[in-house]
Amino acid sequence: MPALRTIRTVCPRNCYCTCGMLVTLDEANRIVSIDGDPENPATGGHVCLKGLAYARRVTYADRLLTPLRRRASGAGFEPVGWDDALGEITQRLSRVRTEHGPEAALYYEGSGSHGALGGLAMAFWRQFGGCTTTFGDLCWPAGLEATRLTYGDNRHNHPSLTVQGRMILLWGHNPAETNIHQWRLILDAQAQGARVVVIDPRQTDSTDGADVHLQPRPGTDAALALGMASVIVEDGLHDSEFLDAHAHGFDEYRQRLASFPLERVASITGLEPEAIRGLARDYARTKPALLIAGFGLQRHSRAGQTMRTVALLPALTGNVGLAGGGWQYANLASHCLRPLRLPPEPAAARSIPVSQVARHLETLDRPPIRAAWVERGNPASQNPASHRLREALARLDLVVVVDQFMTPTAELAHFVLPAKTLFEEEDLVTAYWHPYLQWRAKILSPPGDVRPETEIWRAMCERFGYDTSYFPGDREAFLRALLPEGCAATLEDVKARPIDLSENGDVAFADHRFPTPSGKVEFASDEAAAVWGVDRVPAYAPAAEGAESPARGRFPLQLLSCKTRDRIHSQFGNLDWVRGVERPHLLDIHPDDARARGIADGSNATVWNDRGRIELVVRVTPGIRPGVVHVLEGWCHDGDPDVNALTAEGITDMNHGATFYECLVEVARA
Ligand SMILES: Nc1nc2c(c(=O)[nH]1)N[C@H]1C(S)=C(S)[C@@H](COP(=O)(O)OP(=O)(O)OC[C@H]3O[C@@H](n4cnc5c(=O)[nH]c(N)nc54)[C@H](O)[C@@H]3O)O[C@H]1N2
Ligand SMILES: Nc1nc2c(c(=O)[nH]1)N[C@H]1C(S)=C(S)[C@@H](COP(=O)(O)OP(=O)(O)OC[C@H]3O[C@@H](n4cnc5c(=O)[nH]c(N)nc54)[C@H](O)[C@@H]3O)O[C@H]1N2
Ligand code: SF4
Ligand SMILES: [Mo]
Repeated sequence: MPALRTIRTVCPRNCYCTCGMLVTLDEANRIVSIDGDPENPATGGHVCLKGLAYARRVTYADRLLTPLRRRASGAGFEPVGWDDALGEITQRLSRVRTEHGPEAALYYEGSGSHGALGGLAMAFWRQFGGCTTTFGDLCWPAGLEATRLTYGDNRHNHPSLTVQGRMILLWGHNPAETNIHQWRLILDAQAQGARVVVIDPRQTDSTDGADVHLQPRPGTDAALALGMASVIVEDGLHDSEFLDAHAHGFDEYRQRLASFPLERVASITGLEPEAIRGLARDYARTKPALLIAGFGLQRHSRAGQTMRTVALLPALTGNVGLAGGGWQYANLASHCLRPLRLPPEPAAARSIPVSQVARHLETLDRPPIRAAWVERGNPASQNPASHRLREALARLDLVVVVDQFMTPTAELAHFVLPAKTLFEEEDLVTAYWHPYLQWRAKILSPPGDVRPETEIWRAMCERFGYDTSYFPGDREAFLRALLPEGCAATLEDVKARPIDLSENGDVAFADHRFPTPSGKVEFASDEAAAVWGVDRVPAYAPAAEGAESPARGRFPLQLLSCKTRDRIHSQFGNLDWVRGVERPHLLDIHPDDARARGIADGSNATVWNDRGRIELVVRVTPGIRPGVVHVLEGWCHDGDPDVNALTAEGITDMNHGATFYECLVEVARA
């Protein structure tokens, strides 16, 4: 038996789970197995297929192992040494800055890998004199802000308390695919008698396991939440004692409910009045009831106000501060590392909304963007208006992409620099579902000519003659210095096991102290009005490309493009292990909508709107709501049709999010 050694680490993907992992290597440093780390109480002893597939991914045949330069002919790439690559990049970047100023360079970082060291790129850019960066987020910001405005903070109960829920209401959330450990706990609760209800326009793995599935029209959840609240208040099922003591603005909110009688809500949401009434009563009468909102119901322009209406339901029913109950969206308990030491921010810093990169590449002036550096992101696949974004990137003087694999974004680069994987540099990793800080161990030396980004940026600083003292010398000492203020744990503790950083124990808001301006749960929020210009009391309003939009005359179908179990966005889709078992890339359409268009299951269809057009094979399924169609996001290999050719560059009403799920289309037989 050869000697094996096992090393504790963490999966840094943008995934709720952020699993603790145990990686076992043989004498030749080959990964022989990857298991879940039982020391992480939230993620326990298993990882998903993606976690297992790292064993294949790190040595996969198409992994980038050397810097690449676009050939002089423009077609394809040739390998190039680091010296030549960084030398030429330095020259071209300097030229862009001399001719147009530092803001003519765009620095774009995506969510491809999480870790504290990711922020060190700014040590270069700030000394460069500034650059153009992005603000906002493609993912979750409207819900974060709605939660902050309502409860004062983004924290929720420890995941292990899920099993104590008597009812679990999943709203715009598909944890059976996107948070498998949460799903395991939900199934445990269900086995102990809890009812699981899902509100989602689509059938998913989560709805398959649920006791009740309601399928509203996308973008109408605010009406549904207010309709449920009307029933609850009318029936006297609200928790007056909790509200008297801990609610701010309840009377105004109560008046608002008068505009959302059941019949109106039924007609907006497309649900039966009795189904809404039944759910409202069930939710209000069951304690503890856990409401878990996903990120899926805040990918439209009215996202923030919608999330406020939904977030108020646990407070309305006194389900806050209870084990097994509460409001769950994102848990930022572990997000308290000390900030990186960086050079002072220069005057010439410019920022553009992340959901509108294409538009700004096309139109920014004084200076226009002439160079782009992309790291940990694949905007040519993942951002709205991806086809325009590609065209705009292709027109730049310099595009540098740092990635592990050739992606549609890397295809457009002048230089592609090979990136490390999670096993090739140590780091500290926080999470957004559980409260644990975890150590990402360096398990392998980077293969070939691969360098971690920190070393690429250090080398760039050297080329430009900048101060390199911002970069780690002794990496452990560097990361130790980032541990949160007042944190009792040492770095050795973090290396030994995941460390719970929640300050207030396992039950969020158990003390009923809410760090909002009023110190109470805010049913009315002056801050929401002052900061975002929205109504103090949240309401439903139709979206420009929503269920009630006049544009439905031409484009009658609402297109959703969601995540899938075996990929993380555009990652893992290149691996044979994943391709062999995952779901196919199909257009889901309801039989009524298919019949009306003469489209048969398995045939080709064109999906289009004024922004773009793609062609896909159709799956006719009664699982999706009539009037809604669905394509998986993240497909971007070998000419895969790219759904983001259809999505709009909208911005959410709060906190600069994206509006991927507010997208009207028409479908026809191809
Ligand atoms: N396997 C896997 N896991 C992942 C990811 C991945 O790519 N793959 N990505 C990670 C990331 S970055 C994220 S953001 C999370 C997202 O994970 P979730 O929070 O689960 O969010 P989504 O998958 O965006 O959407 C969840 C559900 O909301 C439904 N939905 C869409 N629009 C509406 C609406 O208007 N109302 C209602 N009620 N429902 C709606 C969709 O049909 C979908 O099934 O998952 C993380 N986990
Ligand atoms: N239509 C549609 N579009 C969507 C969404 C949707 O629901 N529908 N969801 C949106 C959401 S929620 C999100 S979070 C975004 C995600 O979009 P992105 O942030 O772009 O995420 P990924 O596709 O996961 O990863 C981007 C790249 O990071 C690379 N990468 C991984 N690890 C490393 C590393 O250590 N170093 C470097 N340099 N690169 C690395 C990967 O190889 C990959 O090419 O997509 C958004 N786009
Ligand atoms: S992708 Fe998510 S579920 Fe899979 S191993 Fe990583 S953190 Fe765990
Ligand atoms: Mo996301």
